[in-house]
Amino acid sequence: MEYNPKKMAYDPQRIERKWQRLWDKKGIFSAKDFSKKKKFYILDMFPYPSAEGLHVGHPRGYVATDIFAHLMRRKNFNVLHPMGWDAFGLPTENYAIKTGIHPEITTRKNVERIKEQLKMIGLGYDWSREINTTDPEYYKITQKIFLLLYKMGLAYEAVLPINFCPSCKTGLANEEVINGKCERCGTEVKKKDLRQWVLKITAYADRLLKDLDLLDWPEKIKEMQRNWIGRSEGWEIEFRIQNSEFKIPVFTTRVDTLFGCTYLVVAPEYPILEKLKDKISNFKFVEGYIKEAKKKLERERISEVKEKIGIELKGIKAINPVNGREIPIFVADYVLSHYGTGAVMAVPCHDQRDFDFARKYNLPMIEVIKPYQEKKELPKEAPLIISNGRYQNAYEGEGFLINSGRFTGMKSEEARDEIGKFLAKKNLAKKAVYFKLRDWIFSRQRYWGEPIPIIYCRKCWENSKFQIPNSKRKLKLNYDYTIIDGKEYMIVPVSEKDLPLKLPFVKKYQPTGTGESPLAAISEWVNTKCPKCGGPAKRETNTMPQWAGSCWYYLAYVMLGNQKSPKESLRDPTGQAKIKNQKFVWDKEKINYWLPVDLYVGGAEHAVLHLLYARFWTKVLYDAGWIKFKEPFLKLRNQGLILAPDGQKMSKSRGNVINPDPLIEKYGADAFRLYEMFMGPFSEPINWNTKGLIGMKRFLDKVWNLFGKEKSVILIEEDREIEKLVHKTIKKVTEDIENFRFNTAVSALMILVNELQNRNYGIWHLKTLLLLLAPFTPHISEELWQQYFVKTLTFSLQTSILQYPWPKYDPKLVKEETITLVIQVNGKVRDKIEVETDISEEKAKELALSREKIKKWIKGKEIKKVIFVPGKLINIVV
Ligand code: ANZ
Ligand code: ZN
Repeated sequence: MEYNPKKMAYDPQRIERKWQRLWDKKGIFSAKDFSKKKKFYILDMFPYPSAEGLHVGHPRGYVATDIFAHLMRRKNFNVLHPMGWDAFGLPTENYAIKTGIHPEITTRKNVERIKEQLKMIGLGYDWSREINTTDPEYYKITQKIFLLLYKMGLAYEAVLPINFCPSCKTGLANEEVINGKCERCGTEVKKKDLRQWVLKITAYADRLLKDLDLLDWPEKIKEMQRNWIGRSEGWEIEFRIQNSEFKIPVFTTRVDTLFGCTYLVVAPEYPILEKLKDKISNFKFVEGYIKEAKKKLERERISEVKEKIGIELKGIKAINPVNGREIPIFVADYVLSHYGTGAVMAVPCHDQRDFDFARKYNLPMIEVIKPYQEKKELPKEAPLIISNGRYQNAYEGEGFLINSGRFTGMKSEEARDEIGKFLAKKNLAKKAVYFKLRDWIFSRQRYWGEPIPIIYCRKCWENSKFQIPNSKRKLKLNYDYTIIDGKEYMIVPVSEKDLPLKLPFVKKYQPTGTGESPLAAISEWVNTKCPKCGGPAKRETNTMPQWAGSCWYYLAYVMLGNQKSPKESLRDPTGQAKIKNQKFVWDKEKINYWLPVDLYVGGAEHAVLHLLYARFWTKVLYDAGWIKFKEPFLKLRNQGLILAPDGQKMSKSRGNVINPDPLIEKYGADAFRLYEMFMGPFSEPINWNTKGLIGMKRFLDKVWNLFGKEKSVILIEEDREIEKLVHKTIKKVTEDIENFRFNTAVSALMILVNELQNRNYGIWHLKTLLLLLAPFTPHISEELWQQYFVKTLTFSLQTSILQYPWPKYDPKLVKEETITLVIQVNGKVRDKIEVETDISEEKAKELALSREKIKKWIKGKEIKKVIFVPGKLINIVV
């Protein structure tokens, strides 16, 4: 039976699946490679296929990009909007450990479930380009890029004290350690020495920083990346050690405080300590301290609250180069060995850490900076406050120099350069730049990741020119050879023709806990032939970190493109990708057509990790000539979290997760989509409230019923007001979608529907309403569209509303006729009135002066001046 809104109530269940299937069949969402239309590439951060499936928070970004994609398609762009699976990772592996079920099986199951959920929401993805990072054909390229990094000197081996999670039994990147705990499981992270693959992201620090300026990203995210990269400009100053040829260079951003430096501090790992041991009278004691300090985590070492403990190096002194004063040297763990020079000049009066330390050990303090504004108001950072004859804290701000010899009286900002240059002339200082960013530890001792395509060959080592005396066999930073169990091996990359290097099946997924991955136990896999000499060799058993696959995935969707592809036969005619057999061809033409990504949407939690790594790989691929662009994601927008109704983050352990499936069953995907957008500003966090969703269903009932009324089809008489409102709504909805103000776009549509209910309207008005609603609520819009505008009136029989051109507005009709004029007296807002848009100054003044509220303020006073800003305000100065 016909489903006729004139006779029946709105029932999303009866229409949603139907249209989803028809859209798929018509291929409405498939992107055309090399189309003449302008391209637009919209990308969602692809999900990890977790067993829990999606909760109502996940699709917030997907609904937004779907709406955006609909708008762009209907504005005649060739839109690419793909989806895939970031499927390597710990939860799947941990599940395998518990159940013995192979991660591949779990992944397949989870993917199916989540894909079904995404389809239920009516999201229009081009599923023919679906990717999965665990597909060997996919990770073949991930491995290829690893080999590229290796050949470019950007991947090396090192034995490093790494962050090690005792529970996950794997090494972690710095970025994966949150407040000293494992990002995944929350266990306290420990230090452990392990042989590691490391990527030289520091070589790109400057470019990663500079190119942020090219990007339309939220300022907050850019700032987080800037801080993470942490570029610091300053001076390196040389301190001589008394009666010794050794020198201690320090890195400082505040040379202006040099006269206030009363001691030096070096990190426990400082290399020359060993060499100075004959001169240091308490060296035994120092050694004990150093041992303890090295065990600590960085977080404990630099923690602000922690008491700063150190030991003086007795028997040696340093010379302050600016005034020749002898000062003591300490070793303390609040100085980090891998930042700057590993040594600092301590200025207790102007650096809080030094202050705390000096206080504890009773070291002299010399004040050298006086804040600019004294007396009147305290500067933001409190200056040194003296009580009971003692300083209470350090003053870290700017000011005039005091107690600084010939530099006294100078402004601190200027003194920085002057003192630096003064010392530079004597060869005691040079300008220096340091970065906080460190190289990326790229190996994990786990099973469910991309195997690192490297082979170790003993025979090649024996034939090599390397002859290293036993005493120096310490692996520091190396591209050529490695040391495993005390034996040297040459590093030999797997040949490209042997890629993908597939993950072998294993029976036990438990990590060994010795720092080796479960792969190490599969001797048939580990033992192999050297690609270079053919001799017996061993495979690397570490795998890549979870972030590897997402470093280049935005390119993978493009490679699966449908046009001109020689691999056409690999696709089945329904457009479903055969994931297992799909080949990724590095097709430069396709890459050049589609990239870079025009709009990227995802959670702000990826501010540094994924977004920094992907930018890094993109720059490497650019340098290698594989791609032509330097930045992958031109524009980025973050969605805010959807919290549980109790305001907490949704999580299985809290038991407050809201599953979208039953809600969609009951209220429909359209109401769900609408609520996700209407609930609040897109980038802000907000609590879920199912009542709001029910409200959206009621709104859609109203829309449905609007069409049920007979009068809707016949224009009774011109209603200029409604005509104008429709034009204004077109403008508002268009601009709001473009600017990610989805919530206000929805309210504009609600206002329009309310007005339509109460007035006489014509068919054009209803048609426009549907055209505007369609991106938000595609199913109901398509249903009504087909019923009213395709079948009955045969406008364009075959057309889906999702392909119908986006409506245009008449600029003349959207101009406001009245505005709110603000009335100020002496610059303070005192009143507001509704006036015609083009009111004259004369008239505005007359009106303003006649207002009771204004009379009160100007009574008995002389009007000195009137300032009039047309269309905005009038200010009366008395
Ligand atoms: C003297 C001084 C005086 C400093 C003063 C600050 C204020 P950013 O901006 O983070 O680069 N520093 C240098 N190397 C360090 C290390 N390895 N471990 C811990 N601290 C180190 O900070 C640079 C400042 O951090 C440097 O400037 C140095 O302290 C400290 F009133 O030098 B300053
Ligand atoms: Zn060999």
